[in-house]
This record gives sequence, structure tokens and C-alpha cells, in this order.
Amino acid sequence: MLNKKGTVLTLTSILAIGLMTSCDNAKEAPDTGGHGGNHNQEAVNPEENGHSGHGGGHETASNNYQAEFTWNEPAIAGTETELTIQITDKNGGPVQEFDVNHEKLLHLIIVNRDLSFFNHIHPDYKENGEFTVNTAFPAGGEYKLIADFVPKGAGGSTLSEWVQVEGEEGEPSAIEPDSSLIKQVNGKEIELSLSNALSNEEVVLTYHIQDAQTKQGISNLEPYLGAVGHVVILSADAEKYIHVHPLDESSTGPKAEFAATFPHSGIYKIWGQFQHQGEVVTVPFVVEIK
Ligand SMILES: [Cu+2]
Repeated sequence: MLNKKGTVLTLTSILAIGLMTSCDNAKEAPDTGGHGGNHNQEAVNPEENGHSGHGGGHETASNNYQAEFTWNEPAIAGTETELTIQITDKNGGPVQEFDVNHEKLLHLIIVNRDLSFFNHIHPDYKENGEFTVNTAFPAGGEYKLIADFVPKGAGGSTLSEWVQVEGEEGEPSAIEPDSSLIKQVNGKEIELSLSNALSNEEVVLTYHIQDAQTKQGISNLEPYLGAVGHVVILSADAEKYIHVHPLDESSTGPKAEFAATFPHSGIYKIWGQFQHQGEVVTVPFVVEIK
């Protein structure tokens, strides 16, 4: 135990020093190239990993796995850096096999402190529980890395860590509920409606996707990682990562429905991702749950 903590602390220090990064994925980076993807599995609350100084992370008590996030070299603003994610079991040994979940072995979500930046990518599996991916950040500041995976034969696991990225920080923006849940992204007009806005109850999220110009519903959405779309939800403080279940995975639009349960009242940001004509569109909404 002590040993483990020591390891985590050391790692954290390395991250703090080594992370000197910055960035360059566009803010709100919708379709950051090819990846995207996701998870719509169990409604599990996130387990914060060893964590680093910020965010008052909780110890990972119930989780049998650990994820260590490390960088090959300090990242520089606007430059890609290789991130390595090492997944180990409770004995510290590398997890060797993973179940494919929504077409991927591991989904990585990256957000910044004010949730204005969102990236959803799929690191490559090397071996011995090690995944790597090249990624970059738009600015300095705190970022949360959230790894979502399924060790073979085990339940889904979500492990996260706040990391400090060096570089000039952007102006933080307040996370405020959208007054209208209709947005235009990449030529599409996307509307979100919630069946209710209560915590601890199943909420059905219904997206309606239409062409922004013609206002015609789009009924030929393509499967995105095996489903009509993928939705990621985080509480405003990024402490709660909510898995979302598509109600009808085979739908092709213009309607796409998902179900989620918000663990407590407060503000949440919801990113919906859909694929049409080979392009992945990411649309964010901020809602308040009572
Ligand atoms: Cu994914």
C-alpha cells in the first residue's frame, strides 16, 4: 500500500514536471481526426486514480485496476507528445487482455478544467497493458485524462487523473447551462431534449439531427463505433463521468436516443458524437439537473 502510494506520488511529480505541455487540439475540438468513439456501457461512476494535487481526488478504493499516465517527453505548446497509459491490476501486474468495447480496447477522454476542451481518442494497444497515443493540448492548465476500458472478463473500468499542462493558459469560461438546446455544428442543426432534469432518475436524452440549411432530418447517420452515436457526460467539476446507453443502437437518425442517470443535482456538460458521410460531429450542451 505504502509502496503503491509512493509510486503514485512519484508519478504525479513526474507528471507535474514533465507535463509541461501545451497544446493544440482545437477548443471544443469536435472531430479531432478519426477517433472518437466511446462507451456506452454500465452507469458506473468514475474512479479517480492516484490523482494529483488538484481536484481533491478520492482514492481508488473499489477499483481493482490502476492506470498510470506518463509522457515520453515534456510537451511543448502546439506539439504532439506521446502519452503512455499503463494499466495494471491490483497486484501491480500488467493487464494483458482487454475486451473490445464499442470497437475499441480503450477509450480516452480528455477535458480541461472548464470543460471547454474535449477530446475523445483511442490509444493503440502495444502489449503488457500498455497503450500509447500522440496527443496535444490547446493551452496550459489542468486537464483530466479519463481512460475507459474493460479488462477481459471483468466489468468496465474508468480511471482518471488530473494533469498539469505547462503553457499560457486561456481565459477560463464559466460553465453555464445553455439557454437553448439547439446548436449548429458542421452544417448540422442538432437539438437535444431531456425527458426530465432530475438527478437519480433515468433521463432519456433525445437528439434530433437535421441539415442546418434545408432543415431536413438526417436519416442516414452512420454507425459510430457500432452505434448511432456516443454520448459522454461530465459534471461541471469533471468528478462524475457518466456512462450513457443508447436506447436503439441501430437507429440511423434523425432521432437518436440515450439514457443516463445523473448522480446528483448540478450542472453537467454533455457531448454527443455522431457520424455522417464519414465525418464525426461533436456537439456539446450544458444542462442543469435538479
Ligand atoms: Cu472512444
